[in-house]
Amino acid sequence: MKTLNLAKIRREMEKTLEPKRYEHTLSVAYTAANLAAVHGADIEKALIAGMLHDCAKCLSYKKQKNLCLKYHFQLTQTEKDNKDYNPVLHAKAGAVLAKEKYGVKDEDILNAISYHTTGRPQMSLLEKIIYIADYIEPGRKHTKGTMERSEADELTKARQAAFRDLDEALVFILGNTLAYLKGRSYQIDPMTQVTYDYYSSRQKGRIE
Ligand code: DGI
Ligand code: FE
Ligand code: FE
Repeated sequence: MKTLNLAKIRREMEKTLEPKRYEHTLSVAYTAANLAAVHGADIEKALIAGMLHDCAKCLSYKKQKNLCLKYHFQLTQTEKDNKDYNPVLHAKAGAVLAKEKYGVKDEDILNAISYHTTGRPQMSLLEKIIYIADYIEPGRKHTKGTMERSEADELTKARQAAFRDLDEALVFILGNTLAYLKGRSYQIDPMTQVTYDYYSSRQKGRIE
């Protein structure tokens, strides 16, 4: 199938996502484009990946799961659990939709969508940009899912780091996300922890 152009993808997102999710999507796309400009990545790919990163977010758990199974993706334990609200499955399901419904063929864009929630070790430039843009986009008034004091400061720090050093921003965001999940005793996807361990040990190696 033909890859849809950015304007068509945007219209599809406007039609299929809830209004708040659509606003977030636009913000992620434009934040990703700015990060791409600063860090020398492909701006067009950043826009497309940002525009599609949450394309499966408004589907039911069952639909997300079926999309993955239909295209032979194995589900991890965290993706099988939490059927009422599964925070991680929409990423993989989104990559399937991006390919099958919106005709995206570029593997880097598909991986950026797949790993936008947990990250993974050895992320490409585009993968890092989408992961970070999702967290720092201007509409986020607080870190994911919570609204506590001091978190505004954390978000400011993440935004500043993102335009200076992507790996520094990654470690900062992953650390905050893990602290948030642990503080609420949420189930942690092993990939989130593995990604944090990978980038924080690299960061230490660079500093020492
Ligand atoms: O889809 P968004 O809300 O824009 O953001 P997202 O896809 O990055 O994350 C969705 C949620 O997933 C967010 O509240 C943080 C959470 N999350 C990230 N890693 C993990 C996680 N939740 C759990 N339970 N376990 C994880 O490892
Ligand atoms: Fe998401
Ligand atoms: Fe998002």
